[in-house]
Amino acid sequence: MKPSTLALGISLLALIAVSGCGSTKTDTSTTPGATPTAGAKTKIVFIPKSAGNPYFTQVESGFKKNADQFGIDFSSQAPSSADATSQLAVIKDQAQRGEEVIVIAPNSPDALNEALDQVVAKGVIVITADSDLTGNESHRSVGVLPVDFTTIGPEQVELLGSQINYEGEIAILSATSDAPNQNAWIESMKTTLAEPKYAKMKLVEVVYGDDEPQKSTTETEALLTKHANLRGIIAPTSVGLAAAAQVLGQKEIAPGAKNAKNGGLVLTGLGTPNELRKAVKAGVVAKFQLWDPADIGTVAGYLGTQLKAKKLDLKVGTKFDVPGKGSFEIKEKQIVIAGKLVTFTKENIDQYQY
Ligand code: RAM
Repeated sequence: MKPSTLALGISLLALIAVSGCGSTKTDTSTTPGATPTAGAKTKIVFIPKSAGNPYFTQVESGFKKNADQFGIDFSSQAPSSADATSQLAVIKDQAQRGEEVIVIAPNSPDALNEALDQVVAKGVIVITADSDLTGNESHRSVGVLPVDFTTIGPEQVELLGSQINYEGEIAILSATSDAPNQNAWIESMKTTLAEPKYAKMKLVEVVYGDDEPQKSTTETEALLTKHANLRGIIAPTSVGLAAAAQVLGQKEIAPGAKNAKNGGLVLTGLGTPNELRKAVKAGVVAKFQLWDPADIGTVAGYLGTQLKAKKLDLKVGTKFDVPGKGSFEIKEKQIVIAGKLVTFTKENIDQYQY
C-alpha cells in the first residue's frame, strides 16, 4: 500500500470510529484494535423486561460501551409491559429480523420455553441476563446474573432489620408476581427471616407493583393503610423502590420526619443511585443496594460474541476473561455472575453515576 493510500485508510477508519455511535445501533467492525476479525460483527439484540425502565437503559449501556471492542452490532427491543407473555412476540420478531444472539431478561421462568426453543432451532443463540429461566435453564445457553441470588435475602433483610432493631411488621413491594429474579430473592428473604436473629420481624404481606411507577405507588399506599403498625418495606425492584420513596417523602413518614410514628417507616431495597439520590439526600431512604447494571450488558455481550464464534466451552468450571473486566466463571446451571452488590448511603452515593 502506498503511504498516501495508507494515510487515507487511517483517516477513514478514524472517521468511522467517531461517527459510529448511534442510540440503538452500534456499527463497529472497522474499529482499530477490535478483537474479532474485521467484518465479523455479531448481531445481538437485548430484550429487557419492559420499556421505560431506567435500570435497563444502564444494562444497555454495558453492551454499547463495549460494542466497538467486542465487534457487536447491538440493538434492543422492549415489550410495553413486564407481563409473563409480553416478550413472546418480541422474541419471534427479532429472530425473523436476523438477530444472531438474543439476550433476554425473562419476565417468566417458563412461559417463554417454546418461543425460545423455536428460535434456537433456527440457529439463534439465547442468553438470559438480569433474571433467569429458573428451573427451565435448558431453554437458554447461559445465564448472566448480576450477583449470586442467594446473597440478596440475607443482605436485604439485614439492611432493614438493622434499622428497625430487628423488630416489627414488614412488607415486600415486588415487581410482577412472575418475575423470576424477584421471586428468587423473596424466597431467599423468607429463608433469612426464619433465622432466630429475625424472629421478631414479621412479614405481613408481599405486594406487586409490576415494575410500573403508578401501580407501585398505589400498592405502597395500600400497604400503609392496611398495616397501621408497619415498620419497614423492602422493595427489591428499582421501579418499586423509587415509587415507594416518593410516597414516604410526600407523606413525611420516614424516620425523623414530621409525621413519623413508631420510629418511622424504614424503606430499603434494590434501586439505581440515579433514581434514589434525592430520597437518600433528603433522609427518606438511609441505605439501599444494587450492582452496576452495565456489568450485565458487558458480560452478556462478550459471551454472545464468543458463543457465536464457537470460542467458548460452557462446561461448568470454565474460566474466561472479558477484556477490560477481568476473569469470570461458568458456574452450575451455566450461570455467570457479572458484578457485585454495593450498599449506597448518603456518604457514598455520589460516587455512583448509574
Ligand atoms: C427492576 C427490574 C430488574 C431488577 C431491578 C433491581 O428494574 O425488576 O429486573 O433487576 O429492578
